[in-house]
Amino acid sequence: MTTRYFIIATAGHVDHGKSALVKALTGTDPDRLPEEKRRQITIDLGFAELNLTPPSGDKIHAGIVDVPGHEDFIRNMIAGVGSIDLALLVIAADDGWMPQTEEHLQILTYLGVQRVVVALTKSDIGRSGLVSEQIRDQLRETVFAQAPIVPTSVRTGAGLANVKSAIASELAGMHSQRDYGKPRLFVDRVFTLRGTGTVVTGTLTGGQFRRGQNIIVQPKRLEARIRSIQSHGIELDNAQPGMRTALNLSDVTIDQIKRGDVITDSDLPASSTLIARIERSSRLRVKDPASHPLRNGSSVYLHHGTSRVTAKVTSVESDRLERGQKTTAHLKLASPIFAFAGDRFVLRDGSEQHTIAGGVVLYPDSANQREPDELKLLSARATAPDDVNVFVHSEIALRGFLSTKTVLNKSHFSTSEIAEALMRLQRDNEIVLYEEIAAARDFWQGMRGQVIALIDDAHKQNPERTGVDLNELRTALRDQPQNVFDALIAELCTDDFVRQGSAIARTSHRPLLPAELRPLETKIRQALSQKPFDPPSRREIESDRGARDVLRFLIESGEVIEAGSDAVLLRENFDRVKARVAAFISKNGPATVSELRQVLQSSRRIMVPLLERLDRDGVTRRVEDKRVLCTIHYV
Ligand SMILES: Nc1nc2c(ncn2[C@@H]2O[C@H](COP(=O)(O)OP(=O)(O)OP(=O)(O)O)[C@@H](O)[C@H]2O)c(=O)[nH]1
Ligand SMILES: [Mg+2]
Repeated sequence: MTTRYFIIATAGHVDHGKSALVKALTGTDPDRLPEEKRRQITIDLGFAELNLTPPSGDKIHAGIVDVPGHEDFIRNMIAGVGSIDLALLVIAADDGWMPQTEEHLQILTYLGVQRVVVALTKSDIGRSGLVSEQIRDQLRETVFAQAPIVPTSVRTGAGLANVKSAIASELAGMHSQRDYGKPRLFVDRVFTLRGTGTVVTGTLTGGQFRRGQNIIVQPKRLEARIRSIQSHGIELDNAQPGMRTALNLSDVTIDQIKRGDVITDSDLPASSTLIARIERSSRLRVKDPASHPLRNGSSVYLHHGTSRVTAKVTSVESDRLERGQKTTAHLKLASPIFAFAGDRFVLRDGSEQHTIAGGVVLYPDSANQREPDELKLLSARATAPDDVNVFVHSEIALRGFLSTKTVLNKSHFSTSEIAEALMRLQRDNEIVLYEEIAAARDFWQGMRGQVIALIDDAHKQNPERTGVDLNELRTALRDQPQNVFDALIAELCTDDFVRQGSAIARTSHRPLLPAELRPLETKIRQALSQKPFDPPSRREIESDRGARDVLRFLIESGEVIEAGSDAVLLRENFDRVKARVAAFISKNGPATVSELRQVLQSSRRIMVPLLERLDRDGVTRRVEDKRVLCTIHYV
């Protein structure tokens, strides 16, 4: 039988008996700080564990995070309830639904918690029946409408077994947290143990960590290594999503890590601007200061994972957001956070008195303000937060193109889910995949059309040329990234286009000298034929643009040979030079430039580059100031 791992957090108003219940259920007192003992109040997070054996199914291990209820410590409360599977909502029977019961409920909702078990504590002194009805009433319009409400008392022990079985049956029907291969541990404690070094604890989500693994501390991107792993005091080789996890890290000191940091295996940069869908609870009461309109440009606190940062909110749809309303917004953060698309967060006001909104990250890496149609693309994510197709499609449509390796690196989807979505979108003709590039169909077709038009135009303008130089094309498309350009050229060459060295041409293109240049061609041929081995310099021949074009055509078509930068010969004359040089050396032995020049009735100007060309072609070889024949030669 395997064990499944879950995380539970308490929630509820101050003094309602959360910590007492955790102690009664687990035997562990979660209040561990001396100040907590003295003031009889929870200040910071406490931890315990609960092993459950539901009547059917696997064994369950639940890590419990006990949170403070006092309004001054909401910040700690939020740090405790990120990435949980179930909340144990504690409401005292003598007190009923109170302000922080309400605020905690809203926080749980904003963070996407789907299940709660309500513990109606202090049933020994309260009015369980009445309060139970009140609770049912409060939960009516929420996702927790069907939540079990279990009367308990730590004094009499009543209901404790019922709470355990209610938790067990809720968890038994749930999936364990997903492993999508992108582990993140939101650090809630950092300490040092004598002889062990730096230890961080947190709830692990999204993937696994193993002993010995190299990790990155975000958002600072510090590198470190996992020396050992524990969960609730037990040494492990591997930690899985949904586990309370303690990591002993080497290479970092405790002053380099703090609550709010994220341990991950990714060194991608953290986010400074997010695009998010923000929503304000319709439960906020009109008179409650928490319901004041959220105005454009307001400064708020954003709580994400265990971190809290100041953020400036700019709503894109309206200049103020009222209770019960939603909007897509830009959040400019005072310091970066390591967030993924799909992450939930909570917003509190600048005075830190009120929880005012919650949201989900749609796009974690927004560099600049987005256009309305781009935001519309992203808004689709808010309505389908688990649909990998929607995320992949909007990502590519938004960027135009990206490397398939980087698609949604910061998301709740695994590499294989993303790869499958890419294939599906390609099949449906929504995107183009070529080698490592994923491009939006319109973007790709647009660029393809542009390149083809440039090539066709070049063929028309210069029919005498074999093709268009890739560097020229690249310059014309300099705004496009190199890898997309390369992929596009490669794709074109699988079909109607062909590469010739550094040029590209239509496969059907045959270089042809235009009629008006033919007289020039005749002139150049004559000039090159007059003194076949001592022709005029290239500079002389290329007297104007037309002559330059003709000469290039003759060179590209192989009819003229470039011996050096300024020495050109008709191919037949070049072949004759080759034969005569070879014949002379075979007969007379190694020869100097000057001997060969005399034989051919050439000049030094031509002979030196010509022989260098023959050396390059492997016909001759220079030995001191003489030329010898290479072993394989033409005679
Ligand atoms: N009579 C009675 N008293 C209880 C019960 N549960 C808790 N208490 C008392 O209520 C007081 C507060 O309990 P805690 O468990 O500290 O409350 P809490 O919700 O953890 O409080 P914070 O963490 O500060 O928000 C303590 O004096 C407990 O002894 C119960 O079932 N019956
Ligand atoms: Mg407590």
